[in-house]
Amino acid sequence: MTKKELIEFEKQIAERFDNGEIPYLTHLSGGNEDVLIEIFKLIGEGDYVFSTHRSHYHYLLHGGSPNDLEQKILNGKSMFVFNRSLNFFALSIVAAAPSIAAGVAWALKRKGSRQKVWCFIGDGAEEEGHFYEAVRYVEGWNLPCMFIVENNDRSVSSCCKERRGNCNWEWNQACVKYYHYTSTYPHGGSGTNKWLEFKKEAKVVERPKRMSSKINTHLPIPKTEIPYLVPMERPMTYFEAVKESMETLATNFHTIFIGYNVKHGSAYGSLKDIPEVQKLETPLAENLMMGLAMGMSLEGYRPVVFFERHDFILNGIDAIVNTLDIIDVISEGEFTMPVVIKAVVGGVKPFYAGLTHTNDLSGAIRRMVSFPVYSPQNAKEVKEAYRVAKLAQHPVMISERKELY
Ligand SMILES: Cc1ncc(C[n+]2csc(CCOP(=O)(O)OP(=O)(O)O)c2C)c(N)n1
Ligand SMILES: [Mg+2]
Repeated sequence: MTKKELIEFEKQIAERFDNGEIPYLTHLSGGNEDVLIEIFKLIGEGDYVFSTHRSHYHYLLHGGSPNDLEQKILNGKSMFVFNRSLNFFALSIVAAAPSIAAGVAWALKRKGSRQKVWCFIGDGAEEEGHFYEAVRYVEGWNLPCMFIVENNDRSVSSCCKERRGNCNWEWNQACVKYYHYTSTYPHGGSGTNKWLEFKKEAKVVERPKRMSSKINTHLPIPKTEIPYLVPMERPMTYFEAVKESMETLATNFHTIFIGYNVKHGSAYGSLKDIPEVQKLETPLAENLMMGLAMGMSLEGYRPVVFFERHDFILNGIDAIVNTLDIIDVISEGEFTMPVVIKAVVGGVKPFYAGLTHTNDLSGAIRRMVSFPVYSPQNAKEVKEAYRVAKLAQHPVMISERKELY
């Protein structure tokens, strides 16, 4: 698309906005046409583009059809522009995309693909720790991913200086490109405030049905969810069931166990006999771990993210609740992420590790997500839970109890 066509497209959206036709939060692009046109000359067909709440120009320049985009915007999807055939992915949680972009890039590199990942973020998003985790990882492993920071000196309405003081932090990694521009439009809407008189009601999206809330911790799996329930072949201990379940998961070569202590500690020994190539030791960065898993799942891998203590999941909860749990809904089924979360509750045995290391957050997480969160209490339930996880097309979380190991 030409500069003129981009500007015209946004202008007519602004007019429709002012005309009260779009009762949805909408962020318009403008002022960065020249630089974006140049950047998109480098972006190939099949490359992934991760965008933000301000996605219109990125989508059009990556080959998205103007009519399709217009329909999405009119239907409240300005912040949720997805297109699987274009590998286009827009996330409106600030800085949610970079770690997922890193995960896709990891998968592309492992496959020897020539595709690349391009991840756009704003100057507000570059302030989030999530971004730092992803940049470090991409740089460290030389992954085919480029982050483009679009600095319009504004996060909603505050300029960089107001927010950061005199911090002149500069990204000097090869995987970060930086440009400045002045926005044509304000943060949201067209700037005229005419849009406050809507001509139609917003269509409200229902949150996904909470499967988890129905699950009793002690009888973790409703029978209806496991039609393929089979009796255990032989009696075994809780730990043997966990270990054997890991080996069963690993029979799918696309299964990758990721996290810290998956290699050396072998996740409390449960991954001891898993091939090294299926274990990915990660930095100590829980949001990044979740993002890597989510990105890898988009390229056909079956990631199992290991958390050695429930307490530490909280550092990755943004990725779990704001993206993993609802990606299939916000993308209208274009993207799914069947990630398994294997989390261990540190109990009082073999030693007591104190209040920051012994929480069981299963109940809280169950209330926040719609996917199943199982808490198996014995070997049989462990096997059942992982059997569900192996076949599921949605995320599954399994809370193991260390004291039952
Ligand atoms: C984690 C998170 N915090 C806050 C918000 C609300 N919010 C949406 S856009 C935005 C400003 C982002 O600024 P920037 O990244 O510079 O992008 P720009 O709007 O300038 O393109 C904020 C604070 C959000 N969506 N996600
Ligand atoms: Mg900005």
